[in-house]
Amino acid sequence: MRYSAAALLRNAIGGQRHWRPAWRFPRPRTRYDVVIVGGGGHGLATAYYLAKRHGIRDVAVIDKGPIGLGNTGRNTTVVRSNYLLDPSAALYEHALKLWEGLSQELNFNLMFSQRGVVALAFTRHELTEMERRVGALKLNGIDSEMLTLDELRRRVPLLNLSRELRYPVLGAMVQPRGGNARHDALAWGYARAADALGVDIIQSCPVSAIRVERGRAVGVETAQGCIEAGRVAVVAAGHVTTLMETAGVHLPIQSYPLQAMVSEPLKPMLDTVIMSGLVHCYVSQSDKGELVLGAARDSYVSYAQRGSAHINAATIAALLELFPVLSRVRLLRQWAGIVDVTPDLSPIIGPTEVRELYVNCGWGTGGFKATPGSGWVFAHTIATGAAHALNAPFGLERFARGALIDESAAAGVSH
Ligand code: FAD
Ligand code: PYC
Repeated sequence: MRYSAAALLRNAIGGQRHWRPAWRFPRPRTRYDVVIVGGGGHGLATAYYLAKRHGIRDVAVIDKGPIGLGNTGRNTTVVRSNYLLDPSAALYEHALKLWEGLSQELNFNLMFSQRGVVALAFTRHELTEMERRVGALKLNGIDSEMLTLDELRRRVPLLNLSRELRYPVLGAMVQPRGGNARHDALAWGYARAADALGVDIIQSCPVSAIRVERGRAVGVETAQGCIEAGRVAVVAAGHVTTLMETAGVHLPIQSYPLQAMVSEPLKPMLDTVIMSGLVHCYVSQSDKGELVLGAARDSYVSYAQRGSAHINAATIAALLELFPVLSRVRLLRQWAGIVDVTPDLSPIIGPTEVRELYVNCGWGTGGFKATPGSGWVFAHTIATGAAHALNAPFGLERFARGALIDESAAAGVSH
C-alpha cells in the first residue's frame, strides 16, 4: 500500500478519516489450517513466513489484546547476533541477515539502524569471556572485535573511563552490524504483509485453552468461541506456561517482570548501543532523542507489568556511573514486560508431545533481535512437521537429554 503526497495531505487535513487500516479486522472463522496464539512479533512473523514461503494461507493469528503490545512493544530494541555457542550464533545471525533486508521485503520502514553494539568489561574475567566470545564469533564468520580503551574513548566520548571509578572499564567488545530498530514497526510490518497474503489477524480475543483429542491438538477455546485448527502454534512469551498446561504440556519456564525506561529527549549524544554487565545498565538513544535504558530482570516470579523500584534505582545509579554528564536528565516513563526464562537462557522452538501442537517461547530478555529468524524457522517447523537445522538444537527435549545451550554470558540482562 503506497500513499501519494496528495493523499497524505488530504489525510492530514481531513483528520485521517479516509485512512485505510493497514490490516483487516475479521471475525474469526470456525476453522483454520493453522491457528497461532500470540500476535507479538514472533507470532506475526511466523504467519507471514507460513504464507510467503510455504503457501499456507489459511492461518489465524489470535491475540488477547491489540497486536504488538506484549514484549514486542515493550522492549528496548537491541539487535545483535554475538552469541557464544554455535547453535545460537547460527540462529541469531540468520535473524540478523533477515533484518538487513526486512524493510525492503515488507515495504515498511523498520528504522533498522546498524549503529553497533558495544559491551563493556570491568573485570579480568569479563575481558577473558569477551575475548573468547569474539574468537568464537570470528570462527562462525560473525563480525565482532575487541576495543582498546583509546578506541572506546573515540567511539563514546561521554563515557566515564576514569581509573578512579569503583569498577574502571578495562576494555570492550563491539559488533558493528548490531544496533536498534523500531519495535512496533516490526509487528505492524509483519501484520500488514501477512494480512495481504490472506492471514486473519484476530485481536482482543483471549485464548483460554488448547483443545486436545486423543493426543492431538484440534483447536482453541477463545472469548469468541471455539476455533478448530489442523495445527496449533503457541507463541505467547511470558504467558506461555499457563496456556500450554491446558494441553498437558509442562514447560521449564519461569515468568519474570523485566523493566525499561526512557528519558526526556536530548540532543544527539550517543550513536551506538552501550551494554554493561557488572555496572549493570544498557542504553541507546532513540531517533526522537530519548535515552532508552534498562538492566536486570526482577528477582521474583510475577505477572505484574511494573517492575520493582530497587531495580529501577540500581539501573539509574549504573547509568550515572557510566555517564555522569546525565545527572540532571529527567526520566519520562518506565514500564515492564513479562519475560519467559528457560534454565539455559535459550529459546524453545519445535513440536511438543501433543501431535500438531507447536511451541515457540523462552526468548526471555533477548527475543526481539531474533524475531525474523524465529518466525522463519518456526514456520518451517509447522509447515513440515519437523525442525529446520537451525532450530533442531532448540527443541523441548533438550531439557530431558541435558543438551542445554547455556548462553548466560551472552545475555544482555543479568539473571
Ligand atoms: P510478545 O510480544 O510478548 O507476544 C506474545 C503475545 O501473546 C502478546 O501480544 C500477548 O498479548 C499474547 N498472548 C499471551 N497470552 C495470550 C492468550 N491467552 N490468548 C491470546 N493471546 C495471548 N529482546 C532483544 O532482543 N533486545 C532487547 O533490547 C530487549 N529488551 C527488552 C526489554 C524489556 C523491558 C522486555 C520486557 C523485553 C526485552 N527483550 C529484548 C525481549 C523481547 O521483547 C522478547 O523476547 C520478544 O519481544 C518476544 O516476542 P514474542 O512475540 O514472543 O512475545
Ligand atoms: O538481548 O541484547 C539483548 C538485550 C538488551 C537489552 C535487553 N535485552
